[in-house]
Amino acid sequence: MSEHAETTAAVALAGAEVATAAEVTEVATHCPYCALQCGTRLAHGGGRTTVRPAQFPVNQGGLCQKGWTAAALLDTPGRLTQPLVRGSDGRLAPATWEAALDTIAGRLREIRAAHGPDAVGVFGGGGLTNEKAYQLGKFARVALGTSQIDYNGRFCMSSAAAAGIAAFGLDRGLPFPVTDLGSAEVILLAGANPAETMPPLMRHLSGAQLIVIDPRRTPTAETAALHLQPAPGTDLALALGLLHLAVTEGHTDHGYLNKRTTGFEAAWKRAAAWWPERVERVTGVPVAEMREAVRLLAGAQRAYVLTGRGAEQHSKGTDTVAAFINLALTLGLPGREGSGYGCLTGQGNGQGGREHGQKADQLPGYRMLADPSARAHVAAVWGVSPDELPGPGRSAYELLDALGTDGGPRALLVFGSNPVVSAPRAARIADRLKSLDLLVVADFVPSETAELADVILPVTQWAEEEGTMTNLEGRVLRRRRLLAPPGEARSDLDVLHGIAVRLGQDPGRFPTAPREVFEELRRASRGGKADYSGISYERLDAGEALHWPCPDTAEGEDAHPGTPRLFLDGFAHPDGLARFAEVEHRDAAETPDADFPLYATTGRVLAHYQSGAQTRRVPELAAAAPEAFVEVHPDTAERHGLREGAAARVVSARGATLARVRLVGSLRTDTVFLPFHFTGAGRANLITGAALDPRSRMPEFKVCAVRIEPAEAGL
Ligand SMILES: Nc1nc2c(c(=O)[nH]1)N[C@H]1C(S)=C(S)[C@@H](COP(=O)(O)OP(=O)(O)OC[C@H]3O[C@@H](n4cnc5c(=O)[nH]c(N)nc54)[C@H](O)[C@@H]3O)O[C@H]1N2
Ligand SMILES: Nc1nc2c(c(=O)[nH]1)N[C@H]1C(S)=C(S)[C@@H](COP(=O)(O)OP(=O)(O)OC[C@H]3O[C@@H](n4cnc5c(=O)[nH]c(N)nc54)[C@H](O)[C@@H]3O)O[C@H]1N2
Ligand code: SF4
Ligand SMILES: [Mo]
Repeated sequence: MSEHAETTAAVALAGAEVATAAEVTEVATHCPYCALQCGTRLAHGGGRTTVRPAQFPVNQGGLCQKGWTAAALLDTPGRLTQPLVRGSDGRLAPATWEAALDTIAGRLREIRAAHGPDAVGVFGGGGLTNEKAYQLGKFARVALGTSQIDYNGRFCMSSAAAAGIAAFGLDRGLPFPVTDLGSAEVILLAGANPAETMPPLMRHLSGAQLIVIDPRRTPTAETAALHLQPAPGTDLALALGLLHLAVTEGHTDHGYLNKRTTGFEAAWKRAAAWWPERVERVTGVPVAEMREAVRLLAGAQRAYVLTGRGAEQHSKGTDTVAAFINLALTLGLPGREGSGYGCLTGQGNGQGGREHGQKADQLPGYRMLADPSARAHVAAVWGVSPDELPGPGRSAYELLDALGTDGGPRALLVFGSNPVVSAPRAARIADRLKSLDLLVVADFVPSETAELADVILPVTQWAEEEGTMTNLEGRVLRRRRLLAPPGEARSDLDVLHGIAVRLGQDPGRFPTAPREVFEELRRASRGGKADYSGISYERLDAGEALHWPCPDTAEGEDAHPGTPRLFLDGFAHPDGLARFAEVEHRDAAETPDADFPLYATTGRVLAHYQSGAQTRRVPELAAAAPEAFVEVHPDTAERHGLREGAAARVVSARGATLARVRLVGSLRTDTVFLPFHFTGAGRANLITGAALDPRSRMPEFKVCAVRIEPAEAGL
């Protein structure tokens, strides 16, 4: 409880008080970036704002470089402080909030009158607080009446979510607290590089032997007991092969299979055909290494299988995760204390962002939009008739791809994403955005997407606002305000309110106080899978560790304690059993050929976050990773006439990106790697393709076919 005592002390400071230069004020809050949501203490005094790590369970006093430097985001040069509206001369010019919101509402009315409510789209983000994500979904369905809303989480963990729901009946990234990992003996990490993407998580993994599956020898793989290095896009075959070996070498947990699962036989029939030598031919992973992986994993009393984007961001990501879940189930891991399967969710509110209704097919509480009883419950909370709620809309890429086309949206409102850099086929998506009749972007920095907007709305960021976030272990956390927003920046909740009332909504229907929105979210989520009804700001501020589901079954001392560990008594399907999936390997949408002889894969570096809109503006981070680069094996580089430091063009069937060559001797010779954080001609997404997973609609960010050549003109 010690960190909570600290938290409570800081809450008193957090309330209405806002720092002045003369006094030092401090709040306990969380890092603005990733899903680990490291606990921080944010202080302001003498004109400076500083971040220090807190003794919070997930980071235990640690922070990564991004967390340490987060205060630099608050007054970054270029910070948006007043609304901007594009005039008839094509230039963005400052405007009052009244004028900006009037312009938006007026144009939305015209577009809706001419083309119907689905001509307006909304694109949200997994960085939004729970309150904002909830309000955005309600705003789209009620104030705009559109079905066309989705968000960037579709690009993130949607394949793991789809597989988790199918297997367990419920999707919570980690169904156990992060700290449980600390007592594991063996952890298999499939396509995750937490040493760079969640560095403080590594302290929970240091007691275990790690098995890392990654085409690259990452800093995470460097610490592993065993590193399997498959070709990109072949994890499904590898997981089938590991299952094959687990069964044939006698590691099946028959008691667990009988008592807790269903469907093993059908899954096994597929895996039976994936004998180790066949898997080696497809993946390039030697049979001996597969055997060793199974020996380690099956030999441990306490073992975990965890997936990251490397296994998930594929046109078969859902089946790939399902194959890893099949392996975990065969070994009897999920739903037992000290073992399990989990997905390392990525964005700051990647977990909460997928529960409150900004997803195309979803209503708050992780309810489904197509379910009549879900519609009735939520419609009653919103004070509308269930028939007024639109049905499911297009998924993120499909929504972006349809913008400005026949039958596609003609207006888009973006809250918390920068698709000009982060969406696949980025050049096409930028063209689609330019073709709109109206693009509105709410942001606190002029992102590449904001630069294309007709109206830019300056919003508050983490240290300037209150709210809640849900971290990768399903724990609900408080974001607390320390500073007054600069200039005229307003909260996203104010923006939604302002547009909604101009579209004729009752002002009381779109409150602007986060606590009030949270109270409504509690009611809307009541009885849903992600039930927050027992969670309150008061309980969180008192330092309680509340993981959903947390129903409001009782008050006071008897209040529901939340659910740090799911599935211990049964899985969330009606019969309580986990389901094996019958999955089969297939190739990526694109494999190397004569014209494009190499695999390209994409991912992250430590210093930058996502599209880089935020971190490229932090001097220390920009200095650590200043420009686009491509990792290439020295032999491959030589074959293609490239040297260390040379400018290269990486070309796919979609286009080309420019990057500086880094020779990496530990990389596969058939694979190059590019981070996706950079802008302009260095965008990795200029080459990625739009193949989608049929179930999750996740794009295939992690593999496409390319050639690489010297860029004569330089970078
Ligand atoms: N520094 C930093 N940290 C972040 C973020 C960030 O942008 N920067 N973003 C946050 C977010 S939103 C997310 S989603 C997480 C992502 O966290 P991770 O999943 O750890 O990140 P990635 O780098 O996208 O992918 C992980 C690894 O997958 C490997 N990989 C590529 N292709 C394949 C493949 O076909 N199979 C396998 N097995 N592996 C493959 C890559 O080489 C890479 O090392 O990070 C979060 N934390
Ligand atoms: N090639 C390739 N592409 C990828 C990936 C990959 O691995 N490879 N990974 C994908 C993944 S996992 C993800 S999560 C996406 C992420 O990609 P994006 O969706 O582009 O994510 P960010 O760069 O975080 O963009 C968030 C934007 O919203 C702003 N913002 C932050 N908080 C708020 C807020 O509260 N309100 C408002 N209004 N704005 C806010 C930020 O300033 C920033 O401009 O990228 C995907 N794209
Ligand atoms: S690991 Fe994630 S939450 Fe922690 S400091 Fe780094 S970016 Fe922030
Ligand atoms: Mo993500």
